[in-house]
Amino acid sequence: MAPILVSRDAGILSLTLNRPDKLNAFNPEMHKLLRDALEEARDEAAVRAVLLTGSGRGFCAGQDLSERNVSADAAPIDLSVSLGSNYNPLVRRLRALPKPVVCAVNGVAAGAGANIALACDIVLAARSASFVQSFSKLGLVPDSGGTYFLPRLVGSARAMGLALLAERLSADEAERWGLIWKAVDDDRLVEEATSIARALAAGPTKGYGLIKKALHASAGNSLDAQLDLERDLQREAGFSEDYREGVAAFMQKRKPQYKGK
Ligand code: LHQ
Repeated sequence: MAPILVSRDAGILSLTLNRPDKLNAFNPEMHKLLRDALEEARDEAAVRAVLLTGSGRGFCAGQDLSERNVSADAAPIDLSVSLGSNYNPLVRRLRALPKPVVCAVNGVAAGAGANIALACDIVLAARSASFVQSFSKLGLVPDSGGTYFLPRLVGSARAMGLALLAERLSADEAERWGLIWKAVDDDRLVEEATSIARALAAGPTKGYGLIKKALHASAGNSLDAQLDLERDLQREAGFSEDYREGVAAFMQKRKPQYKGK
């Protein structure tokens, strides 16, 4: 069984984490296949949006803990190796992809699994899904961007509570706290996530990539620096074919036909 299922339709590259008996916990093969698929998403012009989800009852339980030999006589494991070679590049790849990534959290998202969801651009979650920063239960620190995303999304008090207490946060609460875009009924998740991905895949891809760049830079910029960045990115957006098409379609009172260029 392939640990990542990949399919293409209408400009959307759909990626499904597929180790359901382990709640889609990550192993090295899964990392490799996901890396290949995201490189394809970056390089192929025909891919204009990515949809990430999980198979079975979980979204992703983070690192596969059964692959870690923690017996007293085993040599200590240097966890920075797998962060440096697998998790950090994955988070960077998702954030730097100049195309929108929709994440459909179909079930529990734990540890790195939760933070990989938060690295996506639009996060929808089934109402039965939940988010848990399970790291502290193992004596670890939230990784895969957790200590960056959490305080920015929900504020430092809630970030600290989530990180220290490692309690499950329901999808509804995650929406109320601003951790995710929306919680939806379980039987509507696939339809809603696909419909958002479809709309994004038919949109001005170049502009979307620039929006990601602007919003990601904003967390570390002063207002002055951000105004300059907006000016530069708008210059680039204004040179796109899709900008011309957007204005022409508006003036002609018709639906724009964006090509993603
Ligand atoms: C699993 C896992 C799992 C293996 C469920 N591994 N089998 C990165 C790089 C370097 C180092 C360290 O860390 C990291 C990042 C990380 O992600 S660290 C955090 C790793 N993840 C966790 O600590 C989460 C562990 N899992 C859980 O706490 C629970 O399974 C959750 C809360 C996700 C779900 O609970 P339940 O719904 O009650 O399901 P369950 O516990 O019964 O799990 C179902 C099966 O999945 C079970 O197997 P079994 O054969 O008994 O049915 C679990 O053993 C397996 N599973 N997570 N991470």
